[in-house]
Amino acid sequence: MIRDHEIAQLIQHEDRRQRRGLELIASENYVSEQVMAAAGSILTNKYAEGLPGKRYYGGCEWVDRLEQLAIDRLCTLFGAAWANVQPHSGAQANAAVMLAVLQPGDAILGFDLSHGGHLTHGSPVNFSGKLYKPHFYGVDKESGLIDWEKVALKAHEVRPKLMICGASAYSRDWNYVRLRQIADEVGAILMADISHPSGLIATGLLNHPFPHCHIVTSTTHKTLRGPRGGIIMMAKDFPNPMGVKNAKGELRNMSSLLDSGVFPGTQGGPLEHIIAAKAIAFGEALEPSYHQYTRQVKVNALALALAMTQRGYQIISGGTDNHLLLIDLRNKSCTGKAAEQALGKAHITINKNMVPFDTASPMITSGIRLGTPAITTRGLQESHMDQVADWIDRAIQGHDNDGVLKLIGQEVCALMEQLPLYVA
Ligand code: DSN
Repeated sequence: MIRDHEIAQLIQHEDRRQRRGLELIASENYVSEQVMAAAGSILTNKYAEGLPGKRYYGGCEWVDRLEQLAIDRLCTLFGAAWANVQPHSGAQANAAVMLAVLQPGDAILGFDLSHGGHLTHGSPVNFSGKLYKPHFYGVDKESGLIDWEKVALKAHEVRPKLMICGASAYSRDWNYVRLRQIADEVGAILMADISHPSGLIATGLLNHPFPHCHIVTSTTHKTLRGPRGGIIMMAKDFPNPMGVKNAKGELRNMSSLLDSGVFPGTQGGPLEHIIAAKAIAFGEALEPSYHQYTRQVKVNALALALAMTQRGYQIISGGTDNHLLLIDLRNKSCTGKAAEQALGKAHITINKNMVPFDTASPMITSGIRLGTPAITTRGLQESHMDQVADWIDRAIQGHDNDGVLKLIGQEVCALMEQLPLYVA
């Protein structure tokens, strides 16, 4: 019970917004009540710098067991041999990996942010582009697909120390086998950032980055449906190829470098309340009902892609293999920004998004990104997707007509009332 009136009121407003609205942001989801309870638990009081069994503080006997359980469940979920569950976010996980495997100024090769990549994969405004030397691959202009042979050409040209695969707005699967061949040809470490599709990967609905990628990072709050946070995993440990040695002059394993990359490299005390919430979410993801959920996420995304295409919308790459769609609005006389605002008035939450080769600025954009993880948790099925597409289409066509948007908003709220979020 929050007694701080100002804060309680703001949370109540956000609670109402979430309950009434249609949530189509591809990177959001609704956690279970037990995940939320753990995230708000007494564990927030505990300092536990270090790792289970090797802490810099006393009184860690219970959080040691809890963090080990999170690691074990995560390893089972992804078939990993090693994991670190402490990163506070996906960005922190990526920072820790880069600190572990790179020296300032080393070349990295990632997927271009403006084609659907991520800030932490070398964007010049991010630490990854400021501390290291970033190079990028993108999608083909016609197909909207990544051409693996062009990635190979780029890798041979720039000889990166670290190759990164993974995206924030790419609706197709990844060829990890080919990427590993390329990484081996140029002597790079291959890292997959599976933040977006991790839940679909864990349940076998997309290609698995293991055993091909040396290191895998992810957030825990998107398709994985846990608390906000990050993780790092490896299918197997190996001596670091950079020749980093310990005080005794022995070659350190990658696991030890990655652990140090998290703490003390980029973070202080781990958030044990969030680690407990992650452990619960990993346990939930091991249940058969989670498999049903991820299957439905994918079915819903396919149905939404079809319904949008039937209404004349251009989906980058022509469709989707995962949980999201990136839509180019340039044939609809509406910017991404105007669409986001109009849909917001109709209680539909999405984000404006750059499309590949966009001519509009990142604050305006020519596209929008839609995702089905949250609406699927909410209980929407493929039979609802035609209605969802109809609302989106009407809102975009009537983006400057508040009467139309209000009416759509009433229809959205009526459906959401039938699909209550949290029973209490
Ligand atoms: N902000 C996340 C997303 O929406 O994809 C990426 O960090």
